[in-house]
Amino acid sequence: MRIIRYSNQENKPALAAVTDEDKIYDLPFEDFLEIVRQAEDKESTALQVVEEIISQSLPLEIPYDELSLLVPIEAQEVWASGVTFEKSRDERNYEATGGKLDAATFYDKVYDAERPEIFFKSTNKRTVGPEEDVYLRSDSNWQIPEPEVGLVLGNKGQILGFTIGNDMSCRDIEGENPLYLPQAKVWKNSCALGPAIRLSETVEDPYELEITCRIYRDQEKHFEGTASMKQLKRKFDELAAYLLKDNTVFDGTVLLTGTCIVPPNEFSLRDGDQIEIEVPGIGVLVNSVKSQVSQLVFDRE
Ligand code: DO4
Ligand code: MG
Repeated sequence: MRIIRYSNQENKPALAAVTDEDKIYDLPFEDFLEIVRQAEDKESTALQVVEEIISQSLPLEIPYDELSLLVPIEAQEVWASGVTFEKSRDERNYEATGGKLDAATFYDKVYDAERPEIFFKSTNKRTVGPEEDVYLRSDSNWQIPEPEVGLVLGNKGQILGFTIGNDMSCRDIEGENPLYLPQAKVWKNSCALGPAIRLSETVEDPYELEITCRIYRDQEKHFEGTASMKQLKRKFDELAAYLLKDNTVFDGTVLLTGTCIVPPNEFSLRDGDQIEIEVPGIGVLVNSVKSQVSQLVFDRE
């Protein structure tokens, strides 16, 4: 069972449940957290709350593909985990050393350390949903999407659901100096989430999730890569527990779990590229890439 937000006929945000058969049912809530709160009040689960509503209503007639989807949760904060896959460790080493690696780096160390790398990624205002534009930084020449599984957390670190995230990243800025990480990771529209939240009760084994990223340029597929959550070095609960340590974590915080798909070293995103990130069972997150310069022109029009 997936939860989506979409813009309804009155152009207002509406919440809906999508079954595995792609039947869509409107829900009488404004946001995902209201389902969670109602489940707490009734001492039941989010799935039970949704199933009860569905059992008393009819599906919408509009097909899923024709919905105008919105970001599934307006998360106050998005955090991200880093170097949780071997591939990420190796690519970060390449950025930092140009491939001239002769001693263990802090990336090797953090991959093996007990404490994972967790960093602040985004806020609601910097985050976009399905079909919205992610932006490029104007001071970077080496930019990539980072396709990641995202955990939607409650304020005690409980995993309420799974979504898809794009941790847009500047490899040249991070490679120049790891202290530049916030600038390599955080800017306007540098994070995308969606298209749905899969309720955690409906995911039998989250390490079975597969993720695929496709990048289209000039209407042609330019890159495709796939990875499995089986390759994740950490456990999802372990990452959530570290985020929670001595911290205030808001209900609905999203924690991205790290990337295992990195395009070839000579690749950098360009204005007009289209990024698709697919996790079967959650959906496909589609975003176009815009340079900030063309967006400024657009803003003025
Ligand atoms: O160390 C930098 C961040 C790495 C990252 O974002 C990832 O592994 O996904
Ligand atoms: Mg990342």
